[in-house]
Amino acid sequence: MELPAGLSSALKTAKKILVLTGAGMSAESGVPTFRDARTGMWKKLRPEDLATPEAFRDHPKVVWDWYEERRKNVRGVSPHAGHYALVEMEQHFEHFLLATQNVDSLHQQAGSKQVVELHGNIMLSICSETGKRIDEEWIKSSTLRPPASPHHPKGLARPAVVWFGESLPIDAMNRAMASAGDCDVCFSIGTSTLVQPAASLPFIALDSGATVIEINPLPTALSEKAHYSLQATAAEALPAIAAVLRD
Ligand code: BV8
Repeated sequence: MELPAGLSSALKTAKKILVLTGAGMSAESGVPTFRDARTGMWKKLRPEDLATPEAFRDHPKVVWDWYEERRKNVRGVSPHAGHYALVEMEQHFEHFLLATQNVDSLHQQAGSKQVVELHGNIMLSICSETGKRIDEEWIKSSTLRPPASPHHPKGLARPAVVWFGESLPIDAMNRAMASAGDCDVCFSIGTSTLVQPAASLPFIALDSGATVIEINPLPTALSEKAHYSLQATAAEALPAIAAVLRD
């Protein structure tokens, strides 16, 4: 894949990198994006309606089963060449932070180290009342769906993800915000930049003078403002970018 000349030189002189990824980063591994998660028995329901504390309060089994189906999907997928290219790029820079909106652990599975999960992790469970972790053994041994919580009489087990209307993990968001305000280059990969506050990160980087590179086959609200908007997939573009750094 041919890369704009300016992009390569911006990368070669950069020291601090922020990478923001969204559902499109996992698409080529077989994880449906939020936009096209409208398949099977969920096509009638918008993810934004299911991924809320209210939906879990009113329809705990429907929401729990939706996450069980997504967990099954995540157990069956593996990282692609784009994930491994990001692992290689991480070695190349003094400061490298990967802030992901994805809850599927594919970056960590590929070997990325400096990763912050802005929206949590779908494979982990917590108590709906106390937020305390519930280990997989308890989940497996329970016949209830969702299982009751061992930490609170009224608590239920819920996925350790950030639902709409819930605040993001403060440490993860602070690290991402700090990096956005201080990076030389910010990548926005496979995200529609619609969900806040994560979507504001590339714009903060823009305002602080960073070079912003978008990778997305389709245009987004960021495309016009990004210095480089590569209309390509993550698995196509990232290996080409990693190759530039090898020269
Ligand atoms: C909060 C975990 C407040 C759960 C997720 C009005 C205006 C502004 C904001 C709001 C508003 N109303 C409400 C809000 C706030 C809301 C929000 O932003 N809503 C949106 C919908 C308008 N945000 C929140 O509620 C946040 N919390 O604000 O709390 C608060 C503050 C203080 C104190 C208390 C409370 C919480 C947001 C997090 C929600 N949880 N996930 C789960 O997974 O089940 S969000 C979830 O959806 C994902 O994590 C991800 O973030 C988002 C989906 O977006 P994308 O990742 O961008 O994916 P999408 O499918 O949209 O697009 C895919 C893109 O990839 C496309 O562009 C496509 O072209 C591209 N693509 C496809 N294939 C490829 C590709 N790119 C590259 N390669 C490919 N192969």
